[in-house]
Amino acid sequence: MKIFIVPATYNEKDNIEKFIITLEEEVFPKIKNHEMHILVADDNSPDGTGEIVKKLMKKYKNLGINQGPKKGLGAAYVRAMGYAIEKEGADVVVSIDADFQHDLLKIPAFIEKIDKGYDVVIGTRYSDGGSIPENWPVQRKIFSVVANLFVRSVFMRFNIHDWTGGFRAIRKEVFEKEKEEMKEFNGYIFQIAFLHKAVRDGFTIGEVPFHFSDRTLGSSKIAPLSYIMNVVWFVITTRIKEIATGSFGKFLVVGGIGFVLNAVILKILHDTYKIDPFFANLVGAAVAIFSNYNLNNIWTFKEHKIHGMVQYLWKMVQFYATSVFGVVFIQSGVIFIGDKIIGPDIIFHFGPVAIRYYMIYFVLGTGLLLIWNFFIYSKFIWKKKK
Ligand SMILES: Nc1nc2c(ncn2[C@@H]2O[C@H](COP(=O)(O)OP(=O)(O)O)[C@@H](O)[C@H]2O)c(=O)[nH]1
Ligand SMILES: [Mg+2]
Repeated sequence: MKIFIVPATYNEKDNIEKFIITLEEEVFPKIKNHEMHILVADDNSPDGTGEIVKKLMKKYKNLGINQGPKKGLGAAYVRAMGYAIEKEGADVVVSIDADFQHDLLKIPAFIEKIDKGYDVVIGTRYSDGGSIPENWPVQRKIFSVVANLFVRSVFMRFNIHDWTGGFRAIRKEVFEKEKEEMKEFNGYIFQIAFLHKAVRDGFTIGEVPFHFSDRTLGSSKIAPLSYIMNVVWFVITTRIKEIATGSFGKFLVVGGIGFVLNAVILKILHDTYKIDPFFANLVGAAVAIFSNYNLNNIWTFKEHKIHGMVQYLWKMVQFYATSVFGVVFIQSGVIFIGDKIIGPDIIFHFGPVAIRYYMIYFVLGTGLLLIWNFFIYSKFIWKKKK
């Protein structure tokens, strides 16, 4: 395969020469089965980084540079990786910092994982064998670990140990699939956004633990505060969108339709046909549950749709049983417990609004009911087939 190491540089004149020589003289000789290249992704560094690279290009024929205006780290990677793949025929591109914080000698381990078939291989600082600089102040260490844990937790992807790092080998298929969407992530947020999309699309992720060294020459270009704000914003809004458009969001829409059906039937049967509200509501609830069952079956959980008359009826019985159980024991149960322990008629003042406590139990109970229902539906009624 044709493999391009793509270091990003902005004002790295103190590092770039030694960086390139180390790759050429120490790393590449260890990789026998692939054709190795370097393409420096430089944003017209005013300090002359580009000139140093161009001088070295006379000596190393597999060295190139891709320059453009400074739009941020992500933009530089999209531009240079795109060039390597589309113009130079790269099969794999490796993103890496040019300041020696990423251990160059780990590159062969990345390539071995690519050889094993992984689509993306990421360097991990936060798993066995990986680490962050010893001499960092405690608060920086804690911050680094917590930030990464935050991303893992919000995305609920604990098997990926480093979301924010930039040391990665990427197959061209992955880059080509994600590059359009990456155009809006110009800065350092590129790293999280890219990995998130690759995982979403089912690409396999391999990991290589490495020791993240401290920078010794040149200076960091990251603006920590705006980076943190970007990370928090990106991770939270992405997760909310995922939940809203995923099966939980559909489940809520279906439940909302059921609720409206229930209310309308109750009102019509009582107001127009003078049926006792208790029985009118039973009919309304039965129709709502029927609607929920069918809409969830054809929409929310359509990937695990129930087929066959017998299965359909049997699951419907389970669905009714779950729904009734939830209303009686969970939703009404919370109201019952709240009533008995705290009392129904205490009034809670929320600005000009006065809320009786039983309404709070109702809201809590309904919240728990939704979680219960969603859990049972996705784990039992529409469970994934092996
Ligand atoms: N091309 C390009 N490279 C950048 C840019 N910002 C940072 N880099 C490079 O990306 C790598 C990581 O940046 P650095 O400032 O060390 O980030 P830190 O390690 O998180 O402090 C270094 O090699 C930088 O020169 C940019 O806007 N454009
Ligand atoms: Mg750095």
